[in-house]
Amino acid sequence: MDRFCLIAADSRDRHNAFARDVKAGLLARPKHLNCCYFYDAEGSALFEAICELPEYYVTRAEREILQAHAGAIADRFPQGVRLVELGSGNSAKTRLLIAAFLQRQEHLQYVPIDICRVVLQESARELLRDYPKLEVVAVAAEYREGLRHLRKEAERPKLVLWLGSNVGNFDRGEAAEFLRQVRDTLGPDDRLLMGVDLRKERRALESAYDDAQGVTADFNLNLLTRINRELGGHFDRNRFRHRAVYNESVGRIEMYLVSTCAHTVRIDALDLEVAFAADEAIHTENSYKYSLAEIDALAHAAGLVTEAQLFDGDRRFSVNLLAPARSPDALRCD
Ligand code: AVI
Repeated sequence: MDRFCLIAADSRDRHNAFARDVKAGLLARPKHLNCCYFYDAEGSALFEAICELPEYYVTRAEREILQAHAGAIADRFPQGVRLVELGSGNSAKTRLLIAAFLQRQEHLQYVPIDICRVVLQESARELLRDYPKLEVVAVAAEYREGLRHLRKEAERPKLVLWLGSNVGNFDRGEAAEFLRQVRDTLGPDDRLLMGVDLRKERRALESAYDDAQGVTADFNLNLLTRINRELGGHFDRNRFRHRAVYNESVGRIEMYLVSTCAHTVRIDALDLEVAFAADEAIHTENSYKYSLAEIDALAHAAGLVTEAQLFDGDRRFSVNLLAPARSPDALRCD
């Protein structure tokens, strides 16, 4: 039996979208670039390195929660459940869940959805080697495209994973709207398991996003290297510095690439000259942090109800098991 299948979006469409978004973002005031473009092969490798940094507590805290509760989570599901993961990356933490489900059922279908095809292929190869009863249907696409592969399958319940506080890279309104779309793919027995980073003191947050070894700075600057390689850009990385700041009133880390001097950068494929003033910034990422009330409000806005909420020992991070709320129509029928 062939246990691996890869579904990939058209790479020309993705290249055109990158070109269009870079042009629009660098012509905008203030300048911005979408954080989904961090994840080329180099950016994905740098993100994996971030996950191991002493300052980046996010991955360790979530792993601690999954280590403690993967078995109990798997116990809630009937035989034959399949796992679908949005933004799977290298699937490292997901292994805890895969192992727990495979202790309870003979076979498991796992559908990782990620924007980076190389990472999907490499992690699928390792998963298939380590779990002979696993089948992997990998989808190389961004989230919204990936949602199309999340259709309701009445006879096979699913658990959708959205881990790593990936929700934090959406604005709060966009997060609710996206989760509503996820909810629309859930049948009554399906569930969503969502990792959400919690609001905390500024110092811990700012050092998590501006580490001593400069890995996060490299991750941020790699966006310029990607524009150089894929769009014929002439960015000099030495003329930009990484900046991460916690905007407490809105509860988000903001990342920027700040030009250290006034200069102009040409991007050949866009036939564009971009002028930078000294200290002018390109806004490259937001990472929203949530209070428990904000998680509740988000679930409610998306038509989801919380069945379980789990925390690490230091209560830095939460893993939330969410079910589709019964619709008003369904309630009326009762
Ligand atoms: C992928 N995402 C949830 C990470 C975060 O924490 O927002 C991306 C990241 N950016 C800098 N460090 C990690």
